[in-house]
Amino acid sequence: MIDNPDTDGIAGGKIIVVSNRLPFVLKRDASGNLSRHASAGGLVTAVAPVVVRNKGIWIGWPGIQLDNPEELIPESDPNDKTPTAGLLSSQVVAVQVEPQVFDSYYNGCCNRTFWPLFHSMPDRAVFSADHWKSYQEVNRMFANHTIQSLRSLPKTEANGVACNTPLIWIHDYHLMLCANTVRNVCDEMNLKCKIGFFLHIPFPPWDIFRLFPWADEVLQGMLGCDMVGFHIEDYCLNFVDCCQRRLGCRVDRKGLLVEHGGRSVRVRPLPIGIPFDRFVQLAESAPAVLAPAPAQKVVLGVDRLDYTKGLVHRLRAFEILLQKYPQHLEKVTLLQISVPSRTDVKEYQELKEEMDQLVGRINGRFTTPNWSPIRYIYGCVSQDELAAFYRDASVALVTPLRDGMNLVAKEFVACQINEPPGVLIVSPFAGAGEMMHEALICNPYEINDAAEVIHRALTMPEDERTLRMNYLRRREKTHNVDYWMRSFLKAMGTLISEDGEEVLP
Ligand code: ADQ
Repeated sequence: MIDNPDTDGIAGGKIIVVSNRLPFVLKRDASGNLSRHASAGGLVTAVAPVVVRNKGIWIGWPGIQLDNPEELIPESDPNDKTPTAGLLSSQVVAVQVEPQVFDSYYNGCCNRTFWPLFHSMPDRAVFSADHWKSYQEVNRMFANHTIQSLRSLPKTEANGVACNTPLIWIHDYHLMLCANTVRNVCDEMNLKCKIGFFLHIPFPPWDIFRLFPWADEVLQGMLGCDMVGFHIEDYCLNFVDCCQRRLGCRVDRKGLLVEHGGRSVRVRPLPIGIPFDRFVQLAESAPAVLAPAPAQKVVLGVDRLDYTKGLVHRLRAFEILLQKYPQHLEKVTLLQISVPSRTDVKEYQELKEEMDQLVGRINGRFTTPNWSPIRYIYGCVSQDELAAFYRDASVALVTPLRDGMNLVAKEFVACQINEPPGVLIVSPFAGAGEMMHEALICNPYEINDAAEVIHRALTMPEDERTLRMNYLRRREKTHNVDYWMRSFLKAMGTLISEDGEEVLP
């Protein structure tokens, strides 16, 4: 089997990526001109270059209201160094949704229903028939754009062999109904395609999933695919279980297959990685941002400000640490960087207030003339600054209550180039906690134990730190984001053999 550099092994080189957002942010200046701005994240880093190389198409919401359906997306700047450089405006399809419908779909169904429910926090989930209607409508719109794009693709050849099976890759919980609509229309019109879906958040167990009143449609929507990917095996098994119990599908748990509509749908664990080498380079070149204070240690947290990330528990655990182990007073600082997120949603506004109060209370309790225990940044930091924080921190606290994977854990180990290295603490309820075995594992709900684990990290001998970090770094270097992309293509059966035949695993 080869990985053809011209087509990344995609049969015929045709790929259509469908995600809630386009891979860049569009902004309009005072004179009404549009410009593109970089958007960070693993998905864009890994997938955008493949779409560029293969002259594929990216379908997504542009982030702002366009003046009219014909308004053109600007071309990328010639000096653009981001992963979407070279993505022509003709390769971009902006899905425009009326603001009210978008709000009900995005802030309503996506972020107030699926987000908490899939993170196993059903008490926070709101079930609204109106939000669900908007979700269905927006998914239909995305599906229609996908079908139009599919029909517009030129017929191409791979290695001299005509290949006519374009690949559609749909992303995340915003678009769980899209595949089924695309499949039905393609069947009617006799259009060939392969459809893959990847969920970036956890898939919950049956007992939680069944709370959603329209659960059947979600499962049927996802089963429109040829392959459904999740970060880890647990989420795959939850999905298989739900298909069996809710839809009565025949399933193969060992082989991770679900029979549906006369087809066999593959379910695969495909843990996402990071652009490891890029983070190493950033860490090598980034100037120091933490004030050099000998014998001072920084415990670092980097998260979107989200209730799933366990931030309140984390601050409480740090407070217990200071109370129980006074030797850390004036020696250790918790640097918490929280990026504002979903600020339109009430739960997120309340969390911000709770965090502000808690930081104030703990700082008020322990601050001395020369030291404050918590430094709290509410905002985005640049990639350079982020890499410097990761590099110079002694401990990283990645303690979500539930998280699909968590890229911060991986970015931290990539940037740990100093000798001796620091220590990663990770929650078993993040996908990352399932595979980063050499990290210290800490249950974020048990704040007394969490304080003990932080103490253990701060006092860990150098040789143990080095040993653990070497293993962690080695794994992330090989299982990087390109590896993830290739694993997806392999699982889709789109890598082509040397004689140009598509290989079906
Ligand atoms: P997220 O919930 O957004 O992603 P995560 O995986 O931690 O969570 O990714 C966050 C990204 O934002 C990281 O790349 C990080 O560097 C960046 N970031 C965080 N805080 C920042 C700040 N203050 N300034 C600048 N950058 C910041 C979802 C799922 C995860 C899954 C990913 C990818 O919830 O579980 O790992 O998708 O599949």
